[in-house]
Amino acid sequence: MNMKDFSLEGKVAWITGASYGIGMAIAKALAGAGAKIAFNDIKQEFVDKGLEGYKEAGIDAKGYVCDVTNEEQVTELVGKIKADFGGLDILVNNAGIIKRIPMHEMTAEEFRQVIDVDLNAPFICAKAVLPTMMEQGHGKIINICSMMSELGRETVSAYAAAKGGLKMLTRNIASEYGMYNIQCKGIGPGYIETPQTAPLRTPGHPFNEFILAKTPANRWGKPEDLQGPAVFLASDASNFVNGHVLYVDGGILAYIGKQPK
Ligand code: NAP
Ligand code: GCO
Repeated sequence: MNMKDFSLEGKVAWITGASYGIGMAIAKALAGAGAKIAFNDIKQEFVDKGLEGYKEAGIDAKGYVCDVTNEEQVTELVGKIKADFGGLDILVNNAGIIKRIPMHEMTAEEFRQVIDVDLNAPFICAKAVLPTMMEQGHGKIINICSMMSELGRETVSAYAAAKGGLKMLTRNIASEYGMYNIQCKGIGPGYIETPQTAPLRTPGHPFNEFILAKTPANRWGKPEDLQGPAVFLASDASNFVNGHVLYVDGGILAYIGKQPK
């Protein structure tokens, strides 16, 4: 094996919803491996915030305003990325939302909103990049799954349904497009310190203690914990990895949980 297989030199990567959080961490890692970075967010103010963060990190990223649930905007954005960068090699479907509401109190509209961003949008974005990847004879699609791709818990019915579906969409894209040298894989983060989980990490929050007891590493993950796995899955080093969800969870899925004292 040649270590150059881990390089992303000459590659163009689009990371959705990457103004901060996991998306930005992954984008920074792909840039560090040599990729050119395109990212989007739903609001210009967040795109601008993201651009400042990339600039501080010495990364010349391009940011675009795009709602990933809007197929017209996504199609237009893919055209812009191809025009600005000359191609598109890697898509990371990162953008996502969660609503923590007991299912019997959740409205159908709230359920639909989560499915729209966390499952429909990865379909829309993957569909938009497939023709380019088919034409160029290669491509990598990485879907950001979740512990909830495998497990349920109270109040996250819509999110779990979406992330479970995203695992199967990952497998289906892998099945349908592997013949074009396009690989679709997932990353399944454990519990990571980002704005999305901030409500669960307030001092003394019972969930905080719960997650520490469920994680062999006895800590919350950091976005940086996902960087190495993302570079691997985006690179030629994983050309024969297809349809697989790589869980980066500190061992949560392997562990029954720490015995209470
Ligand atoms: P986050 O801090 O809430 O960031 C989510 C990003 O997605 C934000 O930049 C957000 O933009 C963007 N976004 C939301 N809806 C969008 C839309 N319709 N169009 C474009 N962008 C949109 O979340 P995170 O913790 O970094 O999570 C990123 C991904 O990892 C999500 O898919 C999440 O489900 C998944 N994940 C997170 C964890 C965790 O513990 N944090 C664990 C497993 C999986 P705005 O700022 O404009 O809202
Ligand atoms: C929750 C959390 C989780 C994480 C992540 C775990 O409320 O349970 O937000 O869903 O976001 O998906 O992998």
